[in-house]
Amino acid sequence: MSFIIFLIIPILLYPNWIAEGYIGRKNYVTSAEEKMNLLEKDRELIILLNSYAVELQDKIDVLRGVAKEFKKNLEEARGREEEYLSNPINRLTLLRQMHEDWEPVEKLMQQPVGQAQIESIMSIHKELPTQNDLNEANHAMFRIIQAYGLEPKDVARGLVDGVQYRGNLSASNCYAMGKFAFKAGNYQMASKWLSVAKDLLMEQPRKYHELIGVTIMDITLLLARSLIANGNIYIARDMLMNDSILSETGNVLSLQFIRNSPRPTINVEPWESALTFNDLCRSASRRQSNKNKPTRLHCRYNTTTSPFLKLAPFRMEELSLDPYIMLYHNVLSDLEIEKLEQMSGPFLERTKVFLAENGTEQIAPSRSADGVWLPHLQTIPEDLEILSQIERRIGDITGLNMRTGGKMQFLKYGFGGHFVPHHDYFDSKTSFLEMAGDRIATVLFYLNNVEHGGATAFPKINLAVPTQKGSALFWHNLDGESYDYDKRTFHGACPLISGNKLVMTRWIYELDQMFLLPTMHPPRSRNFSRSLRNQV
Ligand code: PD2
Ligand code: ZN
Repeated sequence: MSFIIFLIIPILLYPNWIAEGYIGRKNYVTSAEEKMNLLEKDRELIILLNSYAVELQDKIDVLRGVAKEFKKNLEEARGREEEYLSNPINRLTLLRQMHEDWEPVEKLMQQPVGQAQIESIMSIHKELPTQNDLNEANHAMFRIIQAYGLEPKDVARGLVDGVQYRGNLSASNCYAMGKFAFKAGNYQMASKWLSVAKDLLMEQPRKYHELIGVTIMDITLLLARSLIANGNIYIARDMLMNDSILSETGNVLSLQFIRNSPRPTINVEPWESALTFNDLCRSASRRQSNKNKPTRLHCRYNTTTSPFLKLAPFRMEELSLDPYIMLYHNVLSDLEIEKLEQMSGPFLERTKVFLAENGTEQIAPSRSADGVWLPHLQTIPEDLEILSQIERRIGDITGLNMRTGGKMQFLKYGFGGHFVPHHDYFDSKTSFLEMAGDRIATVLFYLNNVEHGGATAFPKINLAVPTQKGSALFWHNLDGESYDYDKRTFHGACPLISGNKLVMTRWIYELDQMFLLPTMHPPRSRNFSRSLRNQV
């Protein structure tokens, strides 16, 4: 469980983060713009392929015409060859043709076809999705299936968590999913995907799949390995022995597969350990489709945390009193959200996980979203003003002091985007924390209404909050009485199933509150040995 306890590294500690990450990485999985580019590239490639095929077809047509022309002589001569050749006209025709006409035909045959199209395709190739992109997309689907308890056979026909999407998955897609699940060591899921792939391939065009290297034989062999790795030895052996090609070697193969048990080569987050979290994600998704709201204790207007709220109170829903978790409505206007998107969009890049142990940042399966800290070096004065207005509003709503940090993190989740359950506090000793204290509270703004998935879930208190554009979720990370870390604030972002999810977080620091709240100090469960520390 240790790896799911992540803490968020403040920007002040890692100033080079900004300098490094300005140019957004092409992300075909999360970025809407790149998705559109992908379609554009697909269209270009298809045009080139068709134009290549037309050129090839033209050549074939010419060569067929020539062959037909040449064949005329032979056909005329058939059965009366001697008479045919003794005719001087025929003789001259044949001699001339064989001497003169074959050379240009040979030249035409040797001439390469569609070089321009091949070169263009090769140049586009460099910008196409890589194996990493495919792994990420497979991983996103893998995560969605695990978190929402889905069956590969349903997903393959477009039925995802009770929603029927248009389209379905081909045999090659299911095979790719099977290979991913196999590499991730989930042999049960691999077996399911590969069975679907095998069934689908029986019904789909063989020639195309042969060309792209997806054969029944490959699928059957991997399916047998998955079944055996999952303990279904006899099913695998029967399948191999009933296979028309593999039957003779079926027994030997199954023995081989038993002896060489596979080792996972892809690192995926341990979702099995987040069962309650998954349940919450599922129930939030059901509510989303039924357009119901989460269970609320009480709903009222907050007019007290700052004098300003007497004039402009915020509607506030008490989602939990202990720990204290509130949802404030209509905190951000559509225009402000639009501005936030504009100032963040070009600077988004994949969020990373920070390893406090060796001070490195890396992309990790525990968190998949693109993000940027606001403000950044290129934020224009007009946008700075919007950000400080939002800061002031956070102070008004929460009644807390906002000095330290001064940065908000804008996040954009794409297909399968998620954040495994974690605490937002650090529980660690760094120079920044010595100066600022820990994260006493979190404000999470929802910047859009998510179509499917993507709720924020607190598994220890059985609470899931679906996104609601313009609202702000606010909670205390420290226990109100003991000021110890409140472990019940353990929370995560459920995998996103469709569309994008936009949020913005602002963490509020402990020592900023020293003149507002009583000073608190240990007994705290400091645990310096925990190595994995948070997002950047
Ligand atoms: O986006 C969310 O729902 C979410 C959930 C949990 C974001 C964070 N944590 C975070 O950024 O810390
Ligand atoms: Zn969090």
